[in-house]
Amino acid sequence: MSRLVVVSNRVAPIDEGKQAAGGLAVAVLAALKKTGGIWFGWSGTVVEEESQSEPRRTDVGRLTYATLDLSRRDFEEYYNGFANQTLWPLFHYRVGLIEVSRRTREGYKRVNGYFAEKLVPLLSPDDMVWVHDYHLIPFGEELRQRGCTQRMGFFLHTPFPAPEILVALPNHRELIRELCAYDLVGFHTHVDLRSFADYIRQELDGEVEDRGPEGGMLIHAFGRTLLARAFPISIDTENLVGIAETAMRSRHTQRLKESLVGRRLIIGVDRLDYSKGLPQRFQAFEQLLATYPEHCNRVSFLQVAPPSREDVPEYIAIKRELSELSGRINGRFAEFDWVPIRYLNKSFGRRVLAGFYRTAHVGLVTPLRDGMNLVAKEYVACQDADDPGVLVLSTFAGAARELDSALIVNPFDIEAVADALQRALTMPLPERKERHAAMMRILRSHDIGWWRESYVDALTRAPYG
Ligand code: ADQ
Repeated sequence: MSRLVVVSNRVAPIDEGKQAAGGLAVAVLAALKKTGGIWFGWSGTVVEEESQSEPRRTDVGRLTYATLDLSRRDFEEYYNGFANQTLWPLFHYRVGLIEVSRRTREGYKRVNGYFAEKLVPLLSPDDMVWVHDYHLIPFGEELRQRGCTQRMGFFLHTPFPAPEILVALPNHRELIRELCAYDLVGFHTHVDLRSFADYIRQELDGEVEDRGPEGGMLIHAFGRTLLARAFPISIDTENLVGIAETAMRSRHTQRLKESLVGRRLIIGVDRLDYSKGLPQRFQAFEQLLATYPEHCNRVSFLQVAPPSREDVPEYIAIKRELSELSGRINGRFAEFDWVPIRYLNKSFGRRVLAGFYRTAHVGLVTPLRDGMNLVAKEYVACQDADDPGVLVLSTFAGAARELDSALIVNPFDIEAVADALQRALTMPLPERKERHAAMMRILRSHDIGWWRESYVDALTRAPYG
């Protein structure tokens, strides 16, 4: 089997003991261990000087981690700039938030070129290169321009927007040409795949051959042929079920249970990001208390939201907004012995989170747009099958395509989300069990191992032209 070379903006911590890292890191590591290979990307370190260094290499068994630092200018233009202030809002349908600047687009291209330059000497002719996420769309073309002929795949972890949204980006055609340099392009859902195919047809007059639901679509554009297909990312289901069972005995979970003194719990867990719909979620909980006052002093809402991308102005603004909103709602409803919203800006380990999920009667996952949303899947996997909680899930999360036995909501409709919370809190046990069992069947047959294997298998079959 060919060696796998994974390229992502950030490389997971090398110390596996510390792997609180998410599903992606676990999946990528499992794939790399199977075939041996390289994990290449940014070290996470920003250095003040401009000079380009050689990758730092660490070998762990058959696996090599190769990381590069970013200069301050590269970090500002590539990471904070084009990736997180242009592509991220654009791909999440927030056209009003996009920053358009030739300087950051240049910086994005420059860093992709620099990364490609440094990877080329590490590649062997038979390697397969698997590139992750919106930071690195031009990476494959940069490799090809340097003479690389290896099989190359790309996986997008965000949504792919409808063409009408994408064309708000100046030079959108160039970005899609860069994407078409890969042999395989993977998306989370058929909705994303269809948006991509629509763009190819409408904007490029390209040709699309639909090979059916599991076969993906063959794309003919820019003189190349590639396969585009949906590969819904997932979680390590069995492993998480096991962790959640034992997590109930952990000190943190016990403390959480004791603090509730018999009250019910609604939980939300998200990176602090404007795509996650947190202000609307807080307002929906407020609406629940206002419309169904029987829940006052009987239900608590725990929102865990560690800050991310703190150098980007929109993230500073959302953090402030949420502090104010939680303060106002708590001021309105709190009693001397009950605080309605417990809002925490910090992270927890996987085991602690698993215990929290299992303790919660409702998992509230209401992004305004999300590629997949692994928290929704984790919440379901952590439930006690004999007395499961209820998932309330945004229709705009990729996960809603598979987890259609959740209570599906429109996160913009605050009154409807409040009603769904009411329904979740009063749902009879047989219905809860039935919905949970249906979702677990999907999470068991389509776990993270399935995702990794089906992607790598499709890449092995490249080229498609
Ligand atoms: P994210 O936007 O980060 O991921 P998500 O899919 O929910 O969103 O993954 C977050 C991961 O981080 C989960 O595994 C979760 O348990 C963990 N996490 C979140 N908050 C945490 C906390 N406070 N403490 C500890 N762990 C926490 C991007 C895309 C998603 C896509 C994933 C994977 O935006 O749409 O599902 O990549 O492709």
